[in-house]
Amino acid sequence: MVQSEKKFLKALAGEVQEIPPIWLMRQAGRYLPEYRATRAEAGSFLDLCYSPDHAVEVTLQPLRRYDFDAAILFSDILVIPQALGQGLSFVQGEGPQLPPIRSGAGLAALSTDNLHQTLAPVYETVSRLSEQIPPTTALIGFAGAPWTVATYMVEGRGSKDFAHTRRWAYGDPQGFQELIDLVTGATILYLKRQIAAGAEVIQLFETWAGVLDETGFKRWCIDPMVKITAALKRDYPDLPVIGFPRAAGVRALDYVKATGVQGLGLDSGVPLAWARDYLQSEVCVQGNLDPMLLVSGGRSMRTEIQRILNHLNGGPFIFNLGHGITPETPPEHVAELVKIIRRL
Ligand code: 1CP
Repeated sequence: MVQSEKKFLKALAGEVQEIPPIWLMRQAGRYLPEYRATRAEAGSFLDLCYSPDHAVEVTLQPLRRYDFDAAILFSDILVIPQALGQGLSFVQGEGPQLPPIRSGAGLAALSTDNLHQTLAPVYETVSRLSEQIPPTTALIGFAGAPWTVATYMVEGRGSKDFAHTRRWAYGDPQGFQELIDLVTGATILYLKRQIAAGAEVIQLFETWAGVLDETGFKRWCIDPMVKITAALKRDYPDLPVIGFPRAAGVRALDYVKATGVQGLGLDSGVPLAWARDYLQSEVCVQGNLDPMLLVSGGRSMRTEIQRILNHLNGGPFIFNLGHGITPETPPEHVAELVKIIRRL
């Protein structure tokens, strides 16, 4: 099948479609019993990310159930710090842990020397997926955006206020720039290899865009993303990029104009009429059902799905959640969502 026959790629090319393409952020994950089984077989979460056999299997699982219009490579945004030489572990029930880097001195131990060697299994996963996914399904490669990845490198774990990272970024912007530049360069190398291996679209997850002030957002979210989109465009001029600057609010418009992304992920807080009137003339929008509505299901879920369609399906649009699917989501609610979108 030629690329343009994939609904997902058509939407990113600006086409308006009667039935929009659909996929869900974190569509492979703990809400699926078959994921939990494969994960147990793989051992740890990182074993799962670095085992192409298992990573391919969990990527394909949600496609078998729901025939989504896109598959997303199974990996994690934190493989970049690990490939730069920072230790990484996932502690059961507590999430990621890294030895925190809080100043320029901590950067000396990091480099891109072993990047491709460490990430080779991820490239192998992409390559196998590009041969195994159905012909109507698009393959998404991804990375964390530099600011979001840097928050984990500096805090050493998930955080609520990102105090260490913001203090470093605001207090010593030149020093912090070295960390951002290192991550930006590594991300470009990583994404180019994913594309060479068969990724058809790239999504950059800027999960923690919302914690920066206006100046910080420009410098640490927009500017690195401009570098990434420019570098990808140089080698792959037609490859669509989706940015997801979560909780960026009205700054999403500056982000789209500066970076030239083809797709923009909307979090659940984005007002739909504003997205339609101000964003959709610039970019294909993707979103934004609250993942908790997919957990609760029922009439409130159906009403909100319809409201999203009413507002956004008159322009280029990809149906998705406003953030990742949560482990307590009943799989049958996902089936109902897909049926509603496809009017089955
Ligand atoms: O099995 C498990 O228990 C691990 C849970 C899990 C999964 C399924 C983690 C740990 N990562 C992933 C996979 C993953 N992560 C994917 C691919 C799967 C898919 O989409 O189907 C992607 C795209 C990510 C991206 C990711 N990881 C983000 C950005 C998107 C988002 O949800 O905001 C972030 C912030 C991470 C970090 C991370 N990895 C895992 C956890 C629990 C976290 C969050 C840590 C925290 O801040 O508390």
